[in-house]
Amino acid sequence: MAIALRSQLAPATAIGPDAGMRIRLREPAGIDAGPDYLQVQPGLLPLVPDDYVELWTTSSESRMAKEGPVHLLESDDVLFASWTGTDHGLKEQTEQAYRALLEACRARGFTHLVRVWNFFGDIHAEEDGLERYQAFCIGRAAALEALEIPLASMPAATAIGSDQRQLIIYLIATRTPAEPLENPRQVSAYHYPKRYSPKSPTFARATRLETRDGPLILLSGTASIVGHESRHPDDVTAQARETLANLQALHDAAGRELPWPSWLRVYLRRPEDRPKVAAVLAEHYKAAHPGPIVQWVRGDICRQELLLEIEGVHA
Ligand code: 3EB
Repeated sequence: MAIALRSQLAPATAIGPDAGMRIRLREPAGIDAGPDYLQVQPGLLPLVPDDYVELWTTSSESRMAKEGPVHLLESDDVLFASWTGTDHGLKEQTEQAYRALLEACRARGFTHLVRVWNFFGDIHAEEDGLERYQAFCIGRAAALEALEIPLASMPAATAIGSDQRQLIIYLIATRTPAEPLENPRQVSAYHYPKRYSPKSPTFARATRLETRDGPLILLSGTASIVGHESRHPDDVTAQARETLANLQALHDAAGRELPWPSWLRVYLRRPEDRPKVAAVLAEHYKAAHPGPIVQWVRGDICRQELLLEIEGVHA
């Protein structure tokens, strides 16, 4: 069943009358909710001054609701939800946040998670003898297990270390299932060996939704990982090429008839790496007209050696 959902990365002047979720990189981090929009400010820093807004719009009427730290924007086909709060005691916070989000989605009949974004500070610091990313993975897995979400139905996801001490999670849920996609070049994250995290990361490499405008592919954060191992630890150019090879493999798996990605967000650990990564992107997408719109963001990728991660959308 085709749903009404559109995704754009566009100048803020493109914000139209359609209801939906907007992601804007501006201070302060947090939520700005109106009667028919949910604006999430994830507390990330753009690396190039831009006025892009990530727009997720639906055509039907929407209703806003707030349940403590959870904001919900419900339309006929799509539910947008966010959770914001402190990122101290990350394992417990993450578990509670996911439980609250998933219960709010279920209560409204939106039982299928299609895309989730997660941001919190100090991703490599230690907490309870674990790296905070691992604590996050344990909390998330505990909630997904408690709500009996099978590994074969995981959402696409992003998890990035921000420069703020806040946990910000936002998601898209639907009434009918999306199709999770895995990458033939990569071990599924939920089957990573335990050395990366005592509880493996619970996400799919992408999800495919059938919308009224055609297929929509939501790409998870993708990095220089082949099999389950990080590649090219000290070489940002080689990491960028490997990441694009991963995105290409995912594109081929999703269907070659699909268009090039319409937008991408590049998270960089080191702002000074941007020219090198931009050169690799320009080469890779030189045949695409128009090429993807790209937003550059400062962020820490979950493994110390990874220097960049790319997410985006094929529409
Ligand atoms: C990777 O492929 C890189 O824990 O939700 C990418 C996207 C990554 C999502 C997550 C982690 C997550 O393992 C890291």
